Order: sequence, then C-alpha cells, then structure tokens
Amino acid sequence: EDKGSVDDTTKLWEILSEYQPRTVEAIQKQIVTHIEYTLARSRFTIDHHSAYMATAYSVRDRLLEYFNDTQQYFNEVFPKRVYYLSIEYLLGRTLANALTSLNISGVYRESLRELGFVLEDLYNQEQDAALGNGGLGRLAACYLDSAAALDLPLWGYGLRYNYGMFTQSIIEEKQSEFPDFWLSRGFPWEIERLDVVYAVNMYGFVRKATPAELEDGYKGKFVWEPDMEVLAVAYDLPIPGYKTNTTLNLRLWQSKPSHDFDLMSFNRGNYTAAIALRQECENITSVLYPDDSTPQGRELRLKQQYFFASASLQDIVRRYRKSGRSLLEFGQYNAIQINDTHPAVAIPELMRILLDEEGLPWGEAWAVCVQTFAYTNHTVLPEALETWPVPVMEKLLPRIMQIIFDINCTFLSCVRKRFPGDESRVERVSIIAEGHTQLVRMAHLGIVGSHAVNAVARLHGEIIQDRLFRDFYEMFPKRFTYVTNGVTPRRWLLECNPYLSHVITDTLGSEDWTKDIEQLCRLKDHATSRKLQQQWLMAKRLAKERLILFLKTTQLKDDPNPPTLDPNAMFVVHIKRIHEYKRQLMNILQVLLRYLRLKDYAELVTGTESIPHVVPRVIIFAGKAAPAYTRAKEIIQLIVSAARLINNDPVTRNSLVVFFVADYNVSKAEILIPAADISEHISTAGMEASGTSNMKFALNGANIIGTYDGANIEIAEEVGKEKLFMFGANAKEVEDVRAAYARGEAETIPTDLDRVISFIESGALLSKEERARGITGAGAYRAICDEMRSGTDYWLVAHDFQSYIKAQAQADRAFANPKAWTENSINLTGGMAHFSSDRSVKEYADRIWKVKPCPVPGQTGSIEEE
Ligand code: TH1
Repeated sequence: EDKGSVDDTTKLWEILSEYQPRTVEAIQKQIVTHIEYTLARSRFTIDHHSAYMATAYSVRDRLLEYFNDTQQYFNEVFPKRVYYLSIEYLLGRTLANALTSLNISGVYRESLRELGFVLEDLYNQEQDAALGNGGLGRLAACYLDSAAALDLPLWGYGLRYNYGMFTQSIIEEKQSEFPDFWLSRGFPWEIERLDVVYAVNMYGFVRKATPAELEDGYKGKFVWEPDMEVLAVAYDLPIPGYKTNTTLNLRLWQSKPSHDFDLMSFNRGNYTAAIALRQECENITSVLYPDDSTPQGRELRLKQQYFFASASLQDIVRRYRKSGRSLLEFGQYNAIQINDTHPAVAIPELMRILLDEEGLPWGEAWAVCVQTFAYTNHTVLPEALETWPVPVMEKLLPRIMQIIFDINCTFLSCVRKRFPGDESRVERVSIIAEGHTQLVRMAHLGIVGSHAVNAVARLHGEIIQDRLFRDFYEMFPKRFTYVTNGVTPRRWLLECNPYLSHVITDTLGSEDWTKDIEQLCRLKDHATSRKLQQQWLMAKRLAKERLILFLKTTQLKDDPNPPTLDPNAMFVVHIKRIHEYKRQLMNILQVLLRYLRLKDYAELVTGTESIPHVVPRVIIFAGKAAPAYTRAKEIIQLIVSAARLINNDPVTRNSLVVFFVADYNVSKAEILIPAADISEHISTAGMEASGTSNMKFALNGANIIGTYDGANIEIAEEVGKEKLFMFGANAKEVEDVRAAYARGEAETIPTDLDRVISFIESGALLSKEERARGITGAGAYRAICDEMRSGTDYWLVAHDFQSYIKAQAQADRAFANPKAWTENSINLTGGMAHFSSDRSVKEYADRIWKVKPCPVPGQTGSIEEE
C-alpha cells in the first residue's frame, strides 16, 4: 500500500485533530467558503438553493470528522460487525436530521439568519432521497438511525439508483408517473469512492478448473467464465448518531462498465455491440422498481439483486481478510441481515467466494454462511413471495445456480433423513419448485441459509410459523422469531413535530426522552393535567395550521373556489401505498356514505350555514400505486372523483372535505402525521405484516381506526384497546370467511354499502368529460362495483363494512369531548415507547446479531448541549 511520502506525521496529526469550531462566525465563514469555492457562485447572487447546498456541504464537513473517527475506531477495535443488506432505503431529507443529530440546529439557524436566510426555508430546498417504495425501505432508514444512536458497529449496503421512486401527478383524476431524477441538482451528502470498485460477473458458463490453474494457485474446483463484467463503485453516505460520536456508513453501489471488458469487445471488432454492452452495465442501477409487495419477474431486477449482493459480499470479505483472521471465524465477526428476499442471492454468493476464491471445503463454507446470515420476512402475500425461473437464473448466473442446486441437494437429503418417505414434504420445502418451468423460491433459500428468520410483528410471526413456513418451523423451530418493527423517535417526533416535542420536553423536564424512549411513559402521569392538555391541544393546532398552509400553497393554489379548512375539524389521515389489502377502497366508500347521510340530514335542517351537531371532518388520502396495478389506480381515481364531488357541494362543504394529496413521500408524511387526529390502518386482518405508520401517528398523539392486524394488535395491547377504534374480522375469522366464500357461500351486501354502490352506479362520480363522451353509470368503477356486489370480495370490504361504520361513529362521539380526547391522546404518545426503533434494533443486536455497542471515544465528545 502507498503510505505517502511523509515520514514525520506530527504536523498532519496536529491539524487533523482540530475539529471545526461551532461558533456562529466559524459556521458563517464555512458556508460562504463553500458558496465561493465548492459551488463557484458569486457571493452576491446567492439564491435559496445555493444557500442550501453550501449549508449542506458545511454540515457534511462536520459529519465527516465523526465519520472518519468512527471508521478508524472500528478498524482498531475490530468488534463483531453487522451488515444490513437492503435493496431499498427510503431516507427522505438529510439536513434537519444531521443538524439534530449533531445538536447544532440552533447555532446554524442563527448563523443563517445573519446571512439573510431562514433555516426552515433551506430545508425545503432539499429533494427527498426516495430510494425505496414504502414501509420496507423506510424501516431500513429508521434502523440505520437507531443503530447509530446506539453506537452499534453496523453498516448499511444498498443501491444508488439514478431514478428513485417515481413522482406522482394526478392528471384528469388519474395517477400519472414521472421520473424522479433526484440527483439532477446534486446530492451533497455522499462521498464518491472511485477507488472502492469491484467487478461483478454475469452470463457465460462454468467449467472445471484445469490442472494448470490448480497448480497456479486457483483454489476452487470450478471456474465461472463470464460474458459480462460490471463494475460496482461505492458511494458512502454518513449516518450520524443522535448525540453520540458514532457516525455509521450507508454504502450504495452504482454500476458502470468495466474498461478491461471494453477492450476485449472492441478488439473483437464489434464497436456498436461494445457500446450497447456499456449501456447495459449502466442500466443495472438506473431505476428503483416501483412495486411494493408485488415482484416483477424481470431479468434486470435479478441483475440488480446479484450486482448488489456480490459487490457487498466482496467488500465485506475483503475488509475481514485485511484483519488477517481465518475465514473459518468469519461468522464470529460478521453478521449479515437480509432485508426480505431481495438480497437473498447473497447466500450462494458468499458460498461462491468461499469455495471458488478461498478454496474452503463445502461443509465449512456452509457452516460459515448459516452462522453469518439472518433473514427478515416482511410479507405473507403469496404474490409477493419472490421466485426466479431456473432458466433465467441459469443464463445470468450459471455458477450461482449451480451452487443453489447443490445447497438444495444437501438440504433435501437432510429432509429425507428426518422424514423418511414423506416426498410431499420434500416437494413443499424444496428451494426449487417443480413445474412447467422450475422456479427458485427465494424465501426458502433465505430460511435454509440463515441461522435466524424473523417476522416483523407478533401476529406475523404466528402466521409464518403456523401457515406460511410451517414445514420449516417443524425442522428448525429455534430459527424462527419475530422482532416487532419500530420507528425512530428523532425523525418521527422530535424533528417533524417541534410543537409537541417542546411540550413533551417541558412536561418531562428534560429532552432525555429522545434517546431514552422509556421516559415517554411518564407523560401518562400528566395526562389529566389541565395545563398539559391545553398545551397539547395547542401543539396539535399548530401542526394543523402548518398542514393547512401547505395545502393552500400546493393543492389549492389554483382552485378558484377552495373549501375552507377549519383547524377545529377532525383531521383523518389515510396515507400509505395503494393496495387492495390496505383497503383505501373501504375508506372512500365510507366517506361517500357519510356524504350521503350529511345530505339527508341537511334536508331536515335547511337554511343553516353548517350542519348542526356534526363533527366536521377533513379527510386526507395519499399514496402511490404501482404503475402496472390497475385496480389500485382505479381506487385512486375513485378517491379523486369523490373528492371533487364532495368538495364542490355547497350543502356539505363546511362539514366534510376530502383530499387526495399527490406524490406522497417522506417529507409530506412529516407534515401530515403531526396534524392528524385520527389515522386509518384498516388492512384485511392477517395481510399487513406489521405496518409502521400506525406507530408514527400514535407517537404524535393521533388515534387509530384499525383492524386486528400487524402491529395494530401490539399497539392496542400497549395502550389499552379501549383507547383505539378497533373493528372488523380478525385473522382467524378472515380465513373462515374466505373458506365459506370458496364453498360458494356468498354474503348479502350490507344496506349502507348497497346505497353507496348504487350511488356510484347512478353515474354520480362521472367527470364532465366522461359525461360529454356519453359515458353513463359506474364508468371506470364498474369492476369495483361488481366486486362489491359479488358477496365474496377477497379483501372483505363488504364483510367488515358495518363494523367499520360503527368504529367511525364511535370516533365522532369521542372527538366531541375535547378533554377526554386530549387525555387519551397524551396517553397514546405516552404508551409508544415500545415502538421506538431503538428497541427493535436492540432486540436484533442481542438476539440475532449478538453484537455489542462500540462507542467511539475521544475529544469529539463535543456534542455538548446547545
Ligand atoms: C412492508 C409490509 O407490507 C409492511 O407491513 C411492513 O410494515 C413493512 O414492510 C416493514 O416491515 C413490505 N414492503 C415490501 C416491499 C417489497 C416487497 C415486499 C414487501 S413487504 C418490494
């Protein structure tokens, strides 16, 4: 290694050990320096965006001090490390988060104020980093935040997509998708590592190693002769720990063509084909697949997965090898968590490295793998369980396919030994599904190759043990466990809800709750305090005002006749990916029923401005549909057209307003969640593995209308189920109802639902354009109406409808008593300590990874109180 030519490094260390001062003057100087030298902008033409960029660069400089110290410390101490492999990270914005972690928001606000900028305005200059679809990607981001706050020696690995989650627009009441080129104005937070590069093989064939190669030192039995070689370049994103020196790394890979390979192709004389090949390499990390819980079996997706797994594993093995330790001890020093099956191909990839590159015998290599890997399952939806056709995998990854067959062979002979003669069991658990085309079942690969398999909530754990992976549970009962998801209280309370955070800190007498989340429980002691209740209400009101302002300046900007938005109204929020199992449909049908009932009532009490004795509601939907998911797009259209009808009705508009907020993302969630009085978590029971926004809402004092599904059950248990509005069939009942449907026992449609469906079928929701084109009746909603009338709808919307209406009515009654409502709200926040991702990550660290904190010492203990 090139250590440079400096013999006496005293001077170097002297300079390096000085940290940048945290005074207003020093910060201002740095910001201005970045404007001039990094951005090369004239100091006299600073707009908001360059002020944001310069501020971000100056914060990055401070992050890097901690980052470098942390990484150096980890290398010295060499603790057991954790690697979190996730194909998605839904990070959102970074500036506010970094300032909060470093505890320097105040001094930055002051510095910028004197330079003529408001810090909060600069926050809005930042584009969300949306390298994920929804809950799964956001969970990964929360876990990084918690791991850093807890000083765990953890790194995240992911992909650096050029296009993140698509931007959603509503055009003619329908979803349209636009590319999210999030890097277009620069991303100041990352460090490009052009020197951290790995070659990843694809295509080609496998042959036996020749005696000459073996003599030459080749350690494996087989040689993969690839047809394509892609380079993976590292981009590092510092992940600051809240009020600690620890700053972790999120390493994202970007694909690029390999030069060596170019030369080969060009020499073969095929110039255009060689250029096309370069393009193919770059394409691998071009785009995030926009499907949440429904895999698209595209070869490019498998390329992404292998590219990701291979680059990450090569990096991890290289880092470990540098320590000089034996590969047989690899699993004692490294834990690798696989976030769903998307990175599961990492298991045969580690086998390949250990067998072919390191020459380990099969048995030893396999023992290392199982000791190292752990797999998290996030869904039980059958259509979401990933499989890859064997011919596709064979062509793209011939050596990996061969290893998977070998793994399966060894595994199945164990199964046959334990269950002699039980061939149907062998077929059920096999990693390869037989059929017209054989399929690789990625979940089975994940289970067989890991020492721990975890669900993400208790009910989900029961379902995977009893149903989904029952055969595996019988073989490896100790492997299975669950770790209930959590959310970071920093982003999801401290940062997004400054109003409520102040009240909490004031009530508890310190800010310790942001790190020691158990402190939140003490809020319950004050739930009946008049003073706290008033402050609590005021905080909620401020959050609502912020949301109203946001809606007025975006959604309603060009509306000639906008509805009035009353902060005293009940704000009900339903925000998540649009999916049939999440039942946004049931909600909008309920909203239409409410509208029809309001109209009935208004007829009785004509002549009044607003309808008396009715709790006014502002109902907000938001969420994206996968571009190919037709039904989900119809549901969006239904919501948008219902909102148009309802918001324009002069009779009801002071009592009911409905919005579909376009382009839902993390930063919009940060505005919506604090403003909610109630949130909807109404999935068909047994279908939502956990859900995590339920936790974010309750943490911000919002109530939940919810089913007995996922983490709702545990939330209800923590806070007391009488505090929430729980309804509907439970998971067991859902099974029974579906079994009855399958026997042909259809249900009759409930009267209220029948009324709403008839209303839609009357053509009430048709747009002007549709009418002009002569369309009548249900129009675009024909299929939805038919399904509701079938009496056997798979997601049990009709079955649960009456009990849902009852829960809504309960909520109306409860909201009419502000004192009791506020007391309840305080108790909800006070009961949410269990759902901090700090708790989840501690559980993973103790029970699955077996790693301990590795706090970084040193004078960087400069994270003093401001
Ligand atoms: C989600 C689950 O639906 C949700 O219930 C859970 O809270 C969250 O993961 C975090 O555990 C999932 N997201 C995805 C995304 C893809 C594939 C499967 C799932 S499950 C792409």
